[in-house]
Amino acid sequence: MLNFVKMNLEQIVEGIISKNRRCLSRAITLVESTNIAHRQIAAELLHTLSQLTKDNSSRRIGITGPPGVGKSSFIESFGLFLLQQNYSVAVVAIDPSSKVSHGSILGDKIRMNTLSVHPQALVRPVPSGSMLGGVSMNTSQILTVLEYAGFDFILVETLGVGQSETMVYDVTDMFVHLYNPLSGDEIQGIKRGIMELSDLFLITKCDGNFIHEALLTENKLRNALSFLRPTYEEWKTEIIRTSSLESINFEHILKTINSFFSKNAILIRSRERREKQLELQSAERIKNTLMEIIISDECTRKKYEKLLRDIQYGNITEIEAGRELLKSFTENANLSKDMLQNEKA
Ligand SMILES: Nc1nc2c(ncn2[C@@H]2O[C@H](COP(=O)(O)OP(=O)(O)O)[C@@H](O)[C@H]2O)c(=O)[nH]1
Ligand SMILES: [Mg+2]
Repeated sequence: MLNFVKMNLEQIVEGIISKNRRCLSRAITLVESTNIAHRQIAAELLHTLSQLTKDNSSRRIGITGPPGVGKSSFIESFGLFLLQQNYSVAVVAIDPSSKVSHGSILGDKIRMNTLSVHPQALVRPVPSGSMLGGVSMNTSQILTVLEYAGFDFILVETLGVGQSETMVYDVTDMFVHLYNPLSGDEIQGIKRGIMELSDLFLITKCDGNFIHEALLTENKLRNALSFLRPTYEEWKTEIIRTSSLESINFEHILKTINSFFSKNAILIRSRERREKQLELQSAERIKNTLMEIIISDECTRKKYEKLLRDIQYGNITEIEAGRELLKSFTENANLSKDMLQNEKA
């Protein structure tokens, strides 16, 4: 990272645009970083990038579904298919192995061995720890970097559980939901919210012994879908049976995805949604920064700690505490300004 910091911005930007893997990988590490100095450079980098024109042709796709449904296998197999069609592919996979949680996904490693070494592809694991910890804005910035690099497809694999779902939904344009061929009986129990967000359903593992079950699951899914309100009136959610082992229906899936991305009205709305989300996140960051500045003053920090206790004991309301804090800060800040002026004199 230190070497990277020494590189000048132009070199980094050039590396990104020419899809230099080493450079991209470092740029991503930079925007992921929580270190203040790195964040500053990351901000400059993103600003420099924003001065360039990008053709907005990257298709950002979220791949969701429960652990074990075959998300990583699908991305590996479909990703290779896309490469064969001369598309470039980037994958951001939320890597559960980097966080100890949710029993069922422990030890699950990202399985994209062929894709990850392909010269036209970039596979980037993002630790789930940072995703769930609320640093999700960084993921959006990672996607922005990949977009400037001009990847045709940016596939984002969710964890399949918890908050990572909606977070990925917020930073992608299309949401693809994977179902197990044996999940027919569970469809009723699947969270309606996530189903409603999905733009395409895929039934995985339609090979070998699962073909019959897959048909039953498809019928149940079709039935459940008929009760859901469509997200966009321009789009009818499709259900496609597939197999990553045998690359089943990949042409059909690609055609469906391309048809989704040809609908400008949908893209405009999804990008508006994304901007709104980014605004909320920026507001959150500004709030945090303000708070950091305020309590960086020693005296005010002590006051803050006391106020927190006072709130606990019901001695003061949060609104009053906020005012007290600001008062303490302005007084002390004025004090240090006076001191500075005295020093000059
Ligand atoms: N038969 C069959 N098995 C598959 C297929 N796709 C994935 N699997 C298996 O399902 C398991 C979970 O796959 P994985 O891609 O890691 O699922 P993820 O947790 O959703 O990312 C693995 O043992 C895979 O080998 C498929 O198309 N056919
Ligand atoms: Mg996986």
